[in-house]
Amino acid sequence: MKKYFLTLLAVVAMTFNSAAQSKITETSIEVDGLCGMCKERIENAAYLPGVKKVNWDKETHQLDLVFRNDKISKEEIIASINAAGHDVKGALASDEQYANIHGCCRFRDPGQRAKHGLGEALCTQEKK
Ligand SMILES: [Cu+2]
Repeated sequence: MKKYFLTLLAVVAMTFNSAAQSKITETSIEVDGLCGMCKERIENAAYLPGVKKVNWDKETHQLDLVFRNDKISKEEIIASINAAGHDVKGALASDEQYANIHGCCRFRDPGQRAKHGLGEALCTQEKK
C-alpha cells in the first residue's frame, strides 16, 4: 500500500512538473543597442511580470528570454522593448519611441555604431 502511494505520488509530481515546464518559453530575440546603458534599458523593459530571465549581450545583440507563456507573450515583451525605444528584429520602434533614447545610445546613428564597432542597424537592414 505504501509503495502504491509513493508511485502515485511520483506520477502526480511528474505531471505537475511537465505542466509547469510547458508554461515556460525559452527564446532569444535580436535587439539593437550600443552600450551598458542600452543593456540596462532593454533588460528593464523586457523584465515584465511573468518574465523569469533576461540577458542582453552587447556583442551579439541577442536578448535571451525565459518567461511564463501563460502570463505574458513574446509580442508583449517586444512591445515593451519598442516602447523603451529599441529596435527588435522584425519589430522596429516608432520614431517617437526612438526619440526618447539618450544621446549616447543612438544606435541608429552610423557614427555611434562605428564608435562601438557595429555594422548595419536593424532599421536600415529592414528598409531594403
Ligand atoms: Cu546605450
